[in-house]
Amino acid sequence: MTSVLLAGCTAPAPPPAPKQEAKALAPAATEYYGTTEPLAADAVYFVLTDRFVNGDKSNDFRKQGGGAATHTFDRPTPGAPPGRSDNVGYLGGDFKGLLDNAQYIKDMGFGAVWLSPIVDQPDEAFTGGEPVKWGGMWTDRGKTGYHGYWGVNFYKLDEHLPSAGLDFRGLTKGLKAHGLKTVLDIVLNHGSPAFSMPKPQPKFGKIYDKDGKLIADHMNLPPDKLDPKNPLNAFYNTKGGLAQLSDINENDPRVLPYFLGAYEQWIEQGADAFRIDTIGWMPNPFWHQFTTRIREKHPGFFMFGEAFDYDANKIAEHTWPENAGVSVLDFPLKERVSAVFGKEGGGFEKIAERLYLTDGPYTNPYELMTFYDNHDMARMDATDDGFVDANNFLFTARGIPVIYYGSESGFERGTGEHSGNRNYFGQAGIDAAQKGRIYAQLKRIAMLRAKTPALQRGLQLDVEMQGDRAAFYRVLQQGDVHQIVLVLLNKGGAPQVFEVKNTLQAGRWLQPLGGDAVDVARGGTLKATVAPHDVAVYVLDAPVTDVALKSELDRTMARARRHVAQ
Ligand SMILES: [Ca+2]
Ligand SMILES: [Ca+2]
Ligand SMILES: [Ca+2]
Repeated sequence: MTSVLLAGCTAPAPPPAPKQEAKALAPAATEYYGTTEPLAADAVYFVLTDRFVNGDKSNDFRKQGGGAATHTFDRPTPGAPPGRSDNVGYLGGDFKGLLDNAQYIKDMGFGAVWLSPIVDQPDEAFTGGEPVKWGGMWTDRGKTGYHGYWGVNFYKLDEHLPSAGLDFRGLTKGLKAHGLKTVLDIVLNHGSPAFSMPKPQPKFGKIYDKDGKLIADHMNLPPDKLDPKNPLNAFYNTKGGLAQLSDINENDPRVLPYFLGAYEQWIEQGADAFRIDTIGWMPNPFWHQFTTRIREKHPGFFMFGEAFDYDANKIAEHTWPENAGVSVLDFPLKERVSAVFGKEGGGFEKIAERLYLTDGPYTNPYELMTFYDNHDMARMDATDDGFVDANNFLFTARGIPVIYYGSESGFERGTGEHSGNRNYFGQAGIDAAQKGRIYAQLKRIAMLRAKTPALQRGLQLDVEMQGDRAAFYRVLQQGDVHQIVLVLLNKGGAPQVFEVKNTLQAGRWLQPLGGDAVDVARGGTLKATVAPHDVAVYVLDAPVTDVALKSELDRTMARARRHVAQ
């Protein structure tokens, strides 16, 4: 090496001669793909476990927490109008209820379940902060840790979740037996609410280690009154964070090992992927260390972060390998998806500009988690047709779809936190959902995605995205797989005629959703009428040979990802 460098100082070295053996090799087939991530095959069903199904009443702890101000079970949010409800107590949902309905989730076309955090929460309702009230947001007085985001021991299951013979390991094993992966929701940014209580409450603001030893205590003090010299205080930041939550001090050397140990324990018990809560509230170098260490033991472990922001240029930084290097929930797309398919309306062109199919800010837009609502925002306010249209889009376009429990029936549509968006779904909700049109159409398109690799991982090439109409290709050509899919979406109330001609490859196109195969001649046209609020999908299982299509795909492939992983 040294001699080469020295030679370079005096005179430019001649370019190396082309290697003869490389010339003799046949050129590799052009690859077209969006992502090679295995989890992209699995659409995700998100449950807030406490609100899904109560499968075991013996773990409800209905007497827990004592009196009116602090009991934990069934705490209706005050101020609800007649016939409406919201609740900030536990309602009984558990691992048993989830596992009892694993086949329901699998049969809908999903390949993974994301469940809310599983770790131990305080055993009382919170008495500090501002009171929760109907229609409000971001207030916590009267609220319990039913949602799981108020951890006090990250090594220990909350007592409301397991049943005799069914711990987390049993749950993940059971889900796997139904063909479902487990996405665990993890928090590192904060523990439980920690100050402003009239008098100190057990567990609030405290963190315990694997052996149950107290390692952090906020002592009901505001953040700026914490003593950094006291090890129990030093686990927390003195600047504070969200509401009254105890904000973890990422600079304390005990913090990273504590959380690595905890979350590796849950991987060891069967977690297949992580959803990372509040990723934007901790610094990039901390996340880089965390995800690097996780992947040292578990290469390729899939993670996606929650950065609640509609600006792609802000949230994309979490996808860069020099930072967390994870996928993120696609909030910028969500903003447009829920607007376009919801009551606000709008055309597909509003969605197209948030797909970032070329020259975008994300490491890889094909690995983003796509959705239209979740537990932290109002559920999508749409008609049944709007939900059908939204699902037809999410399950055919780029990204990994995430559906919030209940959306298969438009459950509590339009409601926000403290107006019902986290209400109890239950066995009754599940039984009723299966009789509805949203469910039937979701199942149809999700099952198609589940068996069509190009819809999971294929490169997307838009043909048309305007008004009620969308037409795009998904193309996967890699190794032995070669599949060209043409998707035609109509979200309007009248039939739409599509004529696709340019970039259309000759061959026999099959219609897996029903309808006859179509033989397209070289230079031919594919003409299709798509019914109102419906989708048509054509599949050609062949390598790309059409010159115009190939040229468009080459251009798209070259610009699809910010960094190409090796
Ligand atoms: Ca229960
Ligand atoms: Ca607890
Ligand atoms: Ca923080």
